[in-house]
Amino acid sequence: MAHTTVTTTAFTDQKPGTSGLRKKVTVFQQANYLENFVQATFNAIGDCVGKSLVIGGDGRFYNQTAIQIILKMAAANGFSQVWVGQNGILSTPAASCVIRKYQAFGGIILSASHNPAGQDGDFGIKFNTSNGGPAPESITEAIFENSLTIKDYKISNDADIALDEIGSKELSGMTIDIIDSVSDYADLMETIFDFNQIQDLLAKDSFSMRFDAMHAVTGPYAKEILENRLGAEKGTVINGIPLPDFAKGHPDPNLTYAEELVAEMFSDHAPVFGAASDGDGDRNMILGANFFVTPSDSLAILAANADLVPAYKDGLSGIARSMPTSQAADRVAEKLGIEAHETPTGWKFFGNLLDADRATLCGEESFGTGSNHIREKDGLWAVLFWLNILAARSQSVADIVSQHWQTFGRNFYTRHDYEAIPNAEAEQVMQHLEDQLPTLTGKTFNGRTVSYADNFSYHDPIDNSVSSQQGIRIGFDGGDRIVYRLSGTGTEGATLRVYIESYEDDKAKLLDDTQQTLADLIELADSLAKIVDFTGRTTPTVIT
Ligand code: G16
Repeated sequence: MAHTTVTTTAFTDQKPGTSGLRKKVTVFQQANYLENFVQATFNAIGDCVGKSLVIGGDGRFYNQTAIQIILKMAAANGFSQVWVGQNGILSTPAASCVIRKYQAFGGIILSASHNPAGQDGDFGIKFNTSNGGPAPESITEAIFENSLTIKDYKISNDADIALDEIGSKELSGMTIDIIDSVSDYADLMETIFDFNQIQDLLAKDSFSMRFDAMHAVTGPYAKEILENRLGAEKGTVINGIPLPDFAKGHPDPNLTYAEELVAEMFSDHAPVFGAASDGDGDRNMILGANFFVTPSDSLAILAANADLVPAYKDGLSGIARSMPTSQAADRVAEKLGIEAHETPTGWKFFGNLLDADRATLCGEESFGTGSNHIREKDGLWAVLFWLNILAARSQSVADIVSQHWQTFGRNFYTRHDYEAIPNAEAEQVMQHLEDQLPTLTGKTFNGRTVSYADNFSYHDPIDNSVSSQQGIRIGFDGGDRIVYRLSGTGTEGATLRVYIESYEDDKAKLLDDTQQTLADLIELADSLAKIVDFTGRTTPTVIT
């Protein structure tokens, strides 16, 4: 097999963030930028000879160009087999599913998730291991180390491979199987949920549903599963054709960016159930008619109703949530008598718990929920889980949520994001908070006494690794919390995230407005961090 070894110079900015390397497309288009990162990944893996990979992405601009480069580099580095989604498309959960199904050594997923796409948008790349999940920190650190010292990379001299036809091909001695992007994933969903029961629900005149694929990768998956296999009315899936620029949208399924769906769900002709997914299909937003379910509540409600779903009817081993996610799920775990885990932000931290069967369901406030069926969060899986619950309980989304609050109490919760602030200003905010940590415990603010103040460290119970500096937590007597951290997924300046939570079990107050209920904690969060002073920002960019 003919390949070339190309001399290159290291870049210093290839440290993977919360979920792989995310940068502007124009950064990836620099000579050798992508190649360096891919070679650094292969170097971190060690001997690639004879190993196998899954490759696919969310279809955004630069996806196919990157895949051609990665295929040639994989061949030159000795990989023997690669599975690629047709036209280079695989949603992140589908990639995880395929890695596990074909027992691949790992996978390379090309996505910048919910970040805007197109020539001026973002691109991203991450490596997943053989369990189908994002590489743990030990591997991402090794990739970064390699990226700093890289001197050359290997690439095949062969021509590009056509990615549009399903079937087997060969590139420099490496077998490439172009696979249907949708079918393996859709088949897996059928083994988890009660498709007959969901079919009956979707056939009812009294039921209606809208799913917004936001012009991103989930469209073909949602159409196949919801409309073709489950019989939902044609047109249930909107914005279902994936476009390289996501129609210039921002495919982040939240109340701000999923505008079209939100307008319909909060109108007088709202469908009974609404949902959206993000750029690469791993996030989800759940809505009822005129009703929004927070991701934290969604995790708790899925857990409390898991016995209604065939795959989980025999019980859950545990529930894991990321640290900033509300503590609602912990209350369910306590009632079920199962383990509750608190991990740092980043799906990679759930992998060990899932592999060791210490958790069955996982979730994050950032619109991510998933289970042990794969090792990524999974947007459509969450939608099907909700449909399965709605079918089994014959109640509205709002009724299911309020009954949950009646039983467990409500963790009022909000996240305030300050996007694209200059890095230095964001660091000042975090440093100012860090400086206060030793003196906060025992102090009282507006009648709330601080019971702990720290920068979260996670001790992984399976491999004993320690991840520190994972976000500043200020906890109050009674369970109220303020959490601050800087996002690890942005590509422009820094994004400061402030997470605010307060528990309420007074039944008369359960339906109160979130922002009003949390108003004094929000004010305290702003003043403790001196957000206005350091950043000049008086209001958040996004509130979820
Ligand atoms: C990624 C990670 C998630 C994380 C989210 C937000 O999601 O996989 O675990 O919660 O980013 O991270 P941050 O708060 O650091 O921006 P995705 O959907 O962007 O791949």
